[in-house]
Amino acid sequence: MNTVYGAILSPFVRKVLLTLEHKGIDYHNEPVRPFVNPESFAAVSPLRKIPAFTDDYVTLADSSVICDYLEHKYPQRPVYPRSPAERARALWFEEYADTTLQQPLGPGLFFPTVVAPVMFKRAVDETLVQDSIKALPPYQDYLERELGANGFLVGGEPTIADFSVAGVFLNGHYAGYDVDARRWPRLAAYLQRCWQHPLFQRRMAQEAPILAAMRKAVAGAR
Ligand SMILES: N[C@@H](CCC(=O)N[C@@H](CS)C(=O)NCC(=O)O)C(=O)O
Repeated sequence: MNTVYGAILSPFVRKVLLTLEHKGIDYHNEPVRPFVNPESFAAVSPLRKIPAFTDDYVTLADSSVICDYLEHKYPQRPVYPRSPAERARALWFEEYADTTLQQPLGPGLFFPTVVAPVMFKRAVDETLVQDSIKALPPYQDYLERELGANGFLVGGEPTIADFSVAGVFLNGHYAGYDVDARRWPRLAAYLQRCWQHPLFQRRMAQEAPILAAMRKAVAGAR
């Protein structure tokens, strides 16, 4: 059985689940939490980060490695484009989202407003939140230039590029941050297009009750 370890609100776990669901592959999710998982989790994820993945053949950590494995194991309905140029562009956006773009949206916004108050009973770090919002315009300017008026980052169908970029922006959205459509109209429309796609809708429907419970806990702690 394909097992994905990791809480489903993580953008990296979401990327793996979107890949599996796009390909129509069954899986089991073990909702291991970040930061507070048991030492024994290192057996599947040496850095104890989420996601990790196991099947009958491999034990893998890192969402990009897992998605690459899934693409080769299940070549149907590819999430990485076949043409070298398009594939490279998709890989670039995956890397861009997973490394730098996710910093202000995940650790900078989602973590201090949703995760830390619930998991660590910490007050919202408003300085971090404001600094993260201030850091975002150059990323958004870049994406605005890269996007067309329609379609996705690489062609007319969602790829790993969109699972990654729209996935990290979704955590920002969950933290109450939205791209200003007057200044970044293509990016704002693109994000809506991604989030309205059935793949993201399915993810968001499963994430909603968990998010609601976390928000309730935050409100109760105030
Ligand atoms: N490059 C990794 C990043 C994974 C990652 O940073 N996951 C976060 C949760 S969103 C985590 O587990 N953080 C816990 C930690 O850093 O100890 C991937 O793509 O899987």
